[in-house]
Amino acid sequence: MWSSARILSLVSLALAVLAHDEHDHDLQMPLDYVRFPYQAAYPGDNEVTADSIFSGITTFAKLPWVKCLGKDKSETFDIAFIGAPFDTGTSYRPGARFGPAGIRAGSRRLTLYGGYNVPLEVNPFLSGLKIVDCGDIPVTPYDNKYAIQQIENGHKELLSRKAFSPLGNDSLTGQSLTPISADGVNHPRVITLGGDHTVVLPILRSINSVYGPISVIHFDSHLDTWKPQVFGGAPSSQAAINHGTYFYWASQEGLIKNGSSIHGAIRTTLSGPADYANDDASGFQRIEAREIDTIGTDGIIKKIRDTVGDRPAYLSIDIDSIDPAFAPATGTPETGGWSTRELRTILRGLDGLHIVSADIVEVAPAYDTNAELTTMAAADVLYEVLSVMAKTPLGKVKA
Ligand SMILES: [Mn+2]
Repeated sequence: MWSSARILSLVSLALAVLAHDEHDHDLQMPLDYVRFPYQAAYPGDNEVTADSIFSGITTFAKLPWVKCLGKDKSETFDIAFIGAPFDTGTSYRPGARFGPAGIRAGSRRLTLYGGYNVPLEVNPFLSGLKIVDCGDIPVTPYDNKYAIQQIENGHKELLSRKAFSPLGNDSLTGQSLTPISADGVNHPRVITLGGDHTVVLPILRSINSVYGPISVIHFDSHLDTWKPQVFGGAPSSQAAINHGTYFYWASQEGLIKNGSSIHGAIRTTLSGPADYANDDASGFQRIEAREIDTIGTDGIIKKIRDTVGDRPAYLSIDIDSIDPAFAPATGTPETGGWSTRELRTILRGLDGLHIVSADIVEVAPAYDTNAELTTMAAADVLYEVLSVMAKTPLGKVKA
């Protein structure tokens, strides 16, 4: 039987040994060593170590996962990432249903060094906004009509909430800002991970419920305003809604603001010149991919800004706007596109525009390289979008 005094002395000895070890350990640590693995990639605290970037559960940029469409229905946020894993509107290569998972994998490294955007002079992850990954909208792969309704409902469910942060004041004048939405509410922004491009029809229906007809900035090698009789032949009313026709239907439904919407990176072949007349009627201006050789990124940025102005704008990015040399894993690749660097430069040129929500679509990871070229490009492109959003609140000074 040990006396209590003996136990006490053993405990004291053990503590002394521990303390001693810890002391030596500290002495041998290099300067700036971070003792523990980085616990919170968001919001970040400058204690960055690499191990948390490639380990653990993958969300977009390692942002917190919130079950926004499940048990966290009352959760508010400023920017939400949501997946729309739908690819049964694809004409050529299927596989974009794996886009959300692929883009998240490609995005893991975004906060490795902290996430500060040098040219835009902002760290979107430390901008004070609450940014979350809401997971994916449940989407059936068996019934397009049902799936499209699911996407609209899921998007609306997020968009209809109130934003987490107040709008605040105009950074130049200090005057208080009022929301630019049609209903006068300060809504959050939703960034959708597609999915094939068909998902933009239900998204624009959701956007319309908050902002009314919207100016669209659309980067794509294709028009996507094709009439169903031209693209796919429309053997049934459901087949008539696909990733080449969704903008036709959006225009027919009055969801697109005519004349202040614009395509960039267009280089598709056409059924004939009538496709451009039809595109005009759908309300879009066009920037051809090859214009980058003559007017450069500055000229392209100017065209977009002149077209959209300070109106609320929806940004839709088809990964096939980037050349397949840089982003091969997509549904309908077209050579002669922009480099990832050029698209990123053009996106940064949208700084100051009122981008109310955005998407990246047509990422089909099965066709990617082992180096994850496409999913990495998709994630980096969204990082620029996120940075632009973080800098510009969705408000205006009352006239
Ligand atoms: Mn497209």
